[in-house]
Amino acid sequence: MHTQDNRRTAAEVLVDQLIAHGARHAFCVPGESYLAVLDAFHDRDLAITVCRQEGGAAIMAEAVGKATGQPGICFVTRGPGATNASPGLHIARQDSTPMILFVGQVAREMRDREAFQELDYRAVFGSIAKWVTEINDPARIPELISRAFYTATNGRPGPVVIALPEGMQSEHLTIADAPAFEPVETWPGLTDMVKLQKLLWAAANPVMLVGGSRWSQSACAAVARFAERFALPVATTFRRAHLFDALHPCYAGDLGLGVNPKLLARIKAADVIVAVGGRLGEVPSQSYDLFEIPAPRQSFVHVHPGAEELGRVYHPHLAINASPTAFAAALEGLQPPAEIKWREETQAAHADYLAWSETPTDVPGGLNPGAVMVWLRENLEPGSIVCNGAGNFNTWLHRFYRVRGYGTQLGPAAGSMGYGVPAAIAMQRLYPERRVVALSGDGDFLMHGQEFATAVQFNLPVIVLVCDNGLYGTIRMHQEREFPGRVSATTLRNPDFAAYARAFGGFGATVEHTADFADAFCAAEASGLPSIIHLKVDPEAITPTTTLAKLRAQALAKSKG
Ligand SMILES: Cc1ncc(C[n+]2csc(CCOP(=O)(O)OP(=O)(O)O)c2C)c(N)n1
Ligand SMILES: [Mg+2]
Repeated sequence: MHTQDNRRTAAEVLVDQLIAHGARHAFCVPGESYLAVLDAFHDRDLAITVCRQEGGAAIMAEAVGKATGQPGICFVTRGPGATNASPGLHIARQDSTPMILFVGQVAREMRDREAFQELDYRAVFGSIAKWVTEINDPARIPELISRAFYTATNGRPGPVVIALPEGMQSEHLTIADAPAFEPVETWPGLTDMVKLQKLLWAAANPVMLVGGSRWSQSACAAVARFAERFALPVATTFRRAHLFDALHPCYAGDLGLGVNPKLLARIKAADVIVAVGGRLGEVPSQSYDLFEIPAPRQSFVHVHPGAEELGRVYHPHLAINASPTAFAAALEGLQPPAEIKWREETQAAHADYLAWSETPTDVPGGLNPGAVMVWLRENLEPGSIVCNGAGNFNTWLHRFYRVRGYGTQLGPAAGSMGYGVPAAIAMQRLYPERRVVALSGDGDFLMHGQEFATAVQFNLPVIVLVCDNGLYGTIRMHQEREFPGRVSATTLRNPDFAAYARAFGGFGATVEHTADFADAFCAAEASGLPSIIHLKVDPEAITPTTTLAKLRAQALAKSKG
């Protein structure tokens, strides 16, 4: 609140900066270390989502950053609040997502005595965050918050951490707000684009890989038009399937975990690779096996907004330092060759993708997660958003769901369990009119499942699908491959997840047979409540293509041979 002489508390100035820079939401768990900020929330136009654990709050902020390209905002208390928030920061780091985490800090006059819950955030988050600072002088709030928005979004986006000492937040001052930040585009040079055109004109079978962040709906549409004009096959990299319409005639598939072997063969056989936006990290590069390091055999074009990523792992034949949004716009100026030699290859690549994703494979047990994914792809309204966490249950999503639009599928490329529920809650807060589904595993769900209470508190009708196989299945899979028959710490005894939903004030249903899924989903929708559908998955159904028993037998046979 402004006083008569226009003085505001530092905390009020801070919250006003967030609003001036375009923030509409903040996610938090309160703490006595930032009471003045909580007070500033009281009469300001910022939607606050109070959460149950800082990990969930930080993931929600990361999901906002991922979906909108604007920094997601999270507030937590010092010490345990800050360390609890670290998963969100780590995901933002690995997934190149803009976010700003504010942490209450001990009063300035107590610093360095290891006061109650005191931490040095520069040291704690130094290797996770893109930038860490502490604001000691309230007069620098407009400057430092403006810098935080620029730093989080510029180049390769990432997380920023700002510590707010307690007494500082309550000081009064008169100061003007900073002007709204504008994300800085990095444009490709004309020479870069001419070189790219030449490479493509000389190519025999090029492939484009899209990934990373700094995309938008119009940038994705521009890439789709480019792909069509050049008849260029396009694959999306791990957990970036929303960047290219799965039913576009140029879509070649998802380069993540459990990849279609035909897609891998195509990429290996390509003579030109155009990798746009991503880093081609461990998962899409198939444990750094897909391309030679440091110099790929193919002509390797790497387009990335962060100059420091170019040449970091792969020696690029052509390095283009550009944000995907700017690069996509520049693609409109390229002309395809008079005769496109690879047109039939592209048609074959899309046909391979359709065949790979069309029909669920047979798996043991009454409930086939692949069939559930096919039902969702055929029945969810366009624009529905599916959020997922980490675990083998996702292999069915990535293979069978067919993502159709920008921002309609959010997952952690960082592979952090528990992502789905908080991300879904954040998406439902942002887009109340859209259907939002979270896909979780039984292990995965309980990492941040308590945020279901947040969904209930804010009347957010997310529908959570919990794939319960009674296992930390992914790890059991690796265990059976490497230490067959020696089960260790991978079995779970689970609660009744439908009853859990009801206990929180939501809707719950249990499904044991594929045929019953549609009715359960429709009942969840009809309830209008946050819902959990407990899917009983046979533990043997470990992936769409193999079982635990087969993995064990193969590993035992190998060790004997
Ligand atoms: C926060 C976190 N802790 C641990 C892991 C390691 N991990 C990866 S998948 C997995 C098991 C996932 O189990 P569940 O959610 O039940 O899915 P399932 O693999 O059984 O389908 C574990 C423990 C991780 N990726 N993230
Ligand atoms: Mg499981």
